[in-house]
Amino acid sequence: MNSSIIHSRLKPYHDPDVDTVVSGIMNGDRHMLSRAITLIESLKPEHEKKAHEILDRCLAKKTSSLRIGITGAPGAGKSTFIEAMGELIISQGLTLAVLAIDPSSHQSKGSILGDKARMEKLTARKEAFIRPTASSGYLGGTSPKTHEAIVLCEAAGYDVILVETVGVGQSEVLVDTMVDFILLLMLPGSGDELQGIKRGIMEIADAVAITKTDGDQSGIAAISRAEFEAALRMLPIKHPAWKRDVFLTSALTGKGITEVWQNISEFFAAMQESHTLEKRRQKQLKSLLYTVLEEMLKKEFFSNSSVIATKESIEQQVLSAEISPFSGAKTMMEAFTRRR
Ligand SMILES: Nc1nc2c(ncn2[C@@H]2O[C@H](COP(=O)(O)OP(=O)(O)OP(=O)(O)O)[C@@H](O)[C@H]2O)c(=O)[nH]1
Ligand SMILES: [Mg+2]
Repeated sequence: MNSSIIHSRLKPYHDPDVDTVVSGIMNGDRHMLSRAITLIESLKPEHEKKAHEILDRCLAKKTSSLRIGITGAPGAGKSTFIEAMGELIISQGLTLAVLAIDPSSHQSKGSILGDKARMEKLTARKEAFIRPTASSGYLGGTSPKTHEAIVLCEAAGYDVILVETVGVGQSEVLVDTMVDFILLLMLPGSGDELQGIKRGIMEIADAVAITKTDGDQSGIAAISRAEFEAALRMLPIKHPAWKRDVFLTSALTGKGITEVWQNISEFFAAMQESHTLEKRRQKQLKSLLYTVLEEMLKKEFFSNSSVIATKESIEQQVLSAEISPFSGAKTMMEAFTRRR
């Protein structure tokens, strides 16, 4: 065996440096894009620093991709829908990144693979980049890190970015700060859910697609459509230049997929015409800035040694009604600021 082979076999494994990762991403190297997303998801401080350097460099590359959120209850058919619409998007000569956020991944490690299997055809396409992402404990799986993954995908030049997220309420507000358009997927016959938690999700939806309207579901689907249309009319307007529609779809037969994509394309045209897209993105960035800042403050607060030292006794005093929650919080805040 020649010595250079031995040398290269023994060479320690090095993580690529920031320059290599950034130029890799910008040259469409999926492996580098994947590694960068892994870095931003990492909780290790040394990874965080590197991830932020990569992100800031990627931000400098201005691109304009269409950012679309696909949300709906577990099993509503999101992944299958993305697979069907993804094929259509690619057939129009566009490239596509899918960030599939898997809220159950911390319970069953197998479901990440499951999602890739559900988007089997797309996964095999060179025009598509599919990235299942762990939820890291966030409701619905969306976290501020999803935005960072979007930025990286944009730098890699993807025309369309789809974010799959489970609609459970609170997470929608966050996804609404990251994407331009939200498509809500609902199962036929789920109109009664409109009374409860789903209302919040309806408010941020830009269109509703009723899924799986194939086979014997078509009768129920027509009723659901009327119910959703009525519900949408009752909600406050999200964009003055946009009217929300309800579509009957089936990822199995392809029904309604073209119409939904057409609707999404019309949305972007309307937003561009009314110059609202850029304004909305600015607002989103501002809101994300403060979301991240609040999170940092919280983390700093609760890991502060003076706070930890006083926490239990203050909690007890509040529980035994010796002091009010207000003065308890104030005392803890004083313990926090005193240290500085
Ligand atoms: N009949 C029919 N079944 C469908 C359709 N779309 C999806 N399904 C089935 O519904 C089940 C759930 O589909 P998924 O696409 O995995 O749903 P999901 O919303 O991504 O699910 P989670 O990611 O687990 O929340 C699968 O068994 C699919 O085969 C459809 O258009 N028609
Ligand atoms: Mg899915």
